[in-house]
Amino acid sequence: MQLLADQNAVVILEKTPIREDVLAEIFTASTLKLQMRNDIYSTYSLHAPPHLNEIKATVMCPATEKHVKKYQRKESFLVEETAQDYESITLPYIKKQSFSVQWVYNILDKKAESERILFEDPHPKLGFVLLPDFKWDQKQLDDLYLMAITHQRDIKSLRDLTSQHLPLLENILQKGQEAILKHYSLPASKMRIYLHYQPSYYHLHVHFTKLDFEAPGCRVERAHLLADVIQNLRSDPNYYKTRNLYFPLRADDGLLSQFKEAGRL
Ligand code: G7M
Repeated sequence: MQLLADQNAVVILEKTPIREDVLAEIFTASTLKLQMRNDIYSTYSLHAPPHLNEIKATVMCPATEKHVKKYQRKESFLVEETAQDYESITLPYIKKQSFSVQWVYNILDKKAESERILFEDPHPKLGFVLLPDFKWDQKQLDDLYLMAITHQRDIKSLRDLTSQHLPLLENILQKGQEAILKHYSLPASKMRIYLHYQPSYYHLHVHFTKLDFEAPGCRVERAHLLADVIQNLRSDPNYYKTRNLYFPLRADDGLLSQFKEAGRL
């Protein structure tokens, strides 16, 4: 890859799920090497033809030091953030440190990925763009992963949401579900629709993944179901402004050092 020669890059290599429609070809066109056999059990290394053995490659280049850190495996710690911690620790930190959201603006301004947009509601306050997350290669529905990005640019995360944002959140939930039903014939009962806290990018976005797919970041310590968020805001307009929120931070995350320095961990 010419691009990588003199720059830092993060390259993620992933074996994509095996699709049902290529199984017949895998069974007829591959070679098998027996590894072990015991009674009715045997294991093989199977060498499939190259076109059935694709590796998905995601490239970030040039990668900042923060990108490189984000993708290295590190131990995590669960942090409890009070409303006061958010104001005095998290907010100042994210204002200084957070990843650029230029890629998000490129999507909203149709300067990138416009051909991938599945659905758009252009309303400036209630609208959003729904498109595949770049973790999904769209070759099979098993790991379906879409993202709704709001047209409003001043909502950083879950923490900023109040009951004033209910029409926006309800719109994303309803129209997102309708678009997915129309395009992929997947009903709402097959979807996991949620926000991350903390997110990696501080521009409000909602994750749509297939329920059976254990997407990275869908665990309880990071994911907040959009339907729950809506209900919580209906019962308390300032729910997310006032509650303690919990989230994992990796050992090398600068925000973790800030919590440690403040004696909060
Ligand atoms: O953790 P957080 O809630 O901030 O999730 C951000 C999501 O954005 C992740 O699921 C990423 O895979 C996705 N993502 C990040 N980038 C830089 C891009 C991009 O350039 N295009 C698309 N389509 N998704 C992205």
